[in-house]
Amino acid sequence: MNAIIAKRVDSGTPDTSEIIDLARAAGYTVVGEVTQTRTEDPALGMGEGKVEELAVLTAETDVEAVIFDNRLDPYQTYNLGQKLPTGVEVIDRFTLILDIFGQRAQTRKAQLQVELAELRYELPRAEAKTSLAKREERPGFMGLGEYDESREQDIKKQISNIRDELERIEKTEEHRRQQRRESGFDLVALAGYTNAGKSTLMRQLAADLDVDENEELHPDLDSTAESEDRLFTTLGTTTRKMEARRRDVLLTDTVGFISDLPHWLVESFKSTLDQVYRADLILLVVDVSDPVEEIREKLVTSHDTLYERNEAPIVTVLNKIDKVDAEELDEKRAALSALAPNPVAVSGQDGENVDALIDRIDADLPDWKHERLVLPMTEETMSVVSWIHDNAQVNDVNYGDDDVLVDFEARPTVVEQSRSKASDLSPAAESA
Ligand SMILES: Nc1nc2c(ncn2[C@@H]2O[C@H](COP(=O)(O)OP(=O)(O)OP(=O)(O)O)[C@@H](O)[C@H]2O)c(=O)[nH]1
Ligand SMILES: [Mg+2]
Repeated sequence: MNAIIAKRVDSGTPDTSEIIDLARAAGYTVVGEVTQTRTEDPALGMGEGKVEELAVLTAETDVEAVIFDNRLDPYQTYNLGQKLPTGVEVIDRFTLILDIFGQRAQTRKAQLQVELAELRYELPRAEAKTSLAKREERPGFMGLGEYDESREQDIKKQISNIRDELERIEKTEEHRRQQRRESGFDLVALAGYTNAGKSTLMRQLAADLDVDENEELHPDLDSTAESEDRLFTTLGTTTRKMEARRRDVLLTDTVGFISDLPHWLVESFKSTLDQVYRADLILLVVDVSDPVEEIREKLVTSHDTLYERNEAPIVTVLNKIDKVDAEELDEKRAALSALAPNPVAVSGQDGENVDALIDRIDADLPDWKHERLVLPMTEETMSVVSWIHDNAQVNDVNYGDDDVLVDFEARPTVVEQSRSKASDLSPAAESA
């Protein structure tokens, strides 16, 4: 499929490298581009002359689509379609991203998320059509002929159904996370922009997949975390056991961020990112071979997104050090020191310095807590003691006449849970 890229910026020079990567990721071959620096034209987005130029180029090069790296409103999309040769699709940045997501969505959840995003994209357009047609200002707007208010209702209904189903899936996942925590796992998540190298690092950090007794507990443990030099290679979520030092760690790889995503699209994929937002520690991966300004911007945006939802410590990983020399690395490290005070620089590809990263993960995971619990002797007491054995490092158990003292160390959340289990035993239970 051939496509032409079109991009307008208010000022400065238009940079089309990212949109070209996105187009490639969606399966297009980019055969040309038309760019312009000027203020937005309300009717066409670009200036009329530029659109003429675009139409000529489109006709000459025989393309299926024109991909705009701009936000197009429904009117602009329609008007552009009228100006271009028939059969040429007008695609904007967001439909393109949705297209990629749609092609890659493999799980039920990913498919639902894509559907949700598509419907949310369509809704304001359907509303616009309805209201336009109602006022009879532009009958047959967008070639739809008779306006159909039921389409709008239909979209709303579908959105609500999908939300319900996603909610059910999320509940199951939350339950699974909870089980993992209860079995003593710390959850570490990889976050960062698409193509930063998250999946490559995942393969370095994760233990060879051992199909163990946890298999049933972790149905999404996956032996393959793909990586490819194109955007949005990973859409779903992969969780694997990590080779850590003293902790049992599960590492999760998931979808990458991308700049300038509209709110509704981010929202639609919110639950995929839940794995990141609920983690005990986040590895924020950046491609250190990017220009330093770009890294800075990506870090700022990532921090905004992550800190809004999670208090977990963030370890910044400067990845792809094999692509920069020592001097450049030092310069970038210094330039980014305010945003990433103590980053770990690695090459996920060569495995260079990955050991140091594992040490950091171990050091920065929230500390285990020491606890001494006195449990009253009831029928349930022994099951609580055995739960603590399963989930904590038990130092000592002392059986008294009518109580049991358990001395142990565990993750903060396990300590919390054991306290609440203890207090459920009887009102007399107390923390010693
Ligand atoms: N030179 C070099 N290339 C790397 C390194 N790590 C990853 N890459 C390459 O960068 C590209 C993207 O890597 P991925 O691991 O797929 O990136 P990702 O962050 O998972 O990307 P998404 O799944 O799209 O979010 C691939 O071509 C990798 O081979 C590295 O340390 N050095
Ligand atoms: Mg990936």
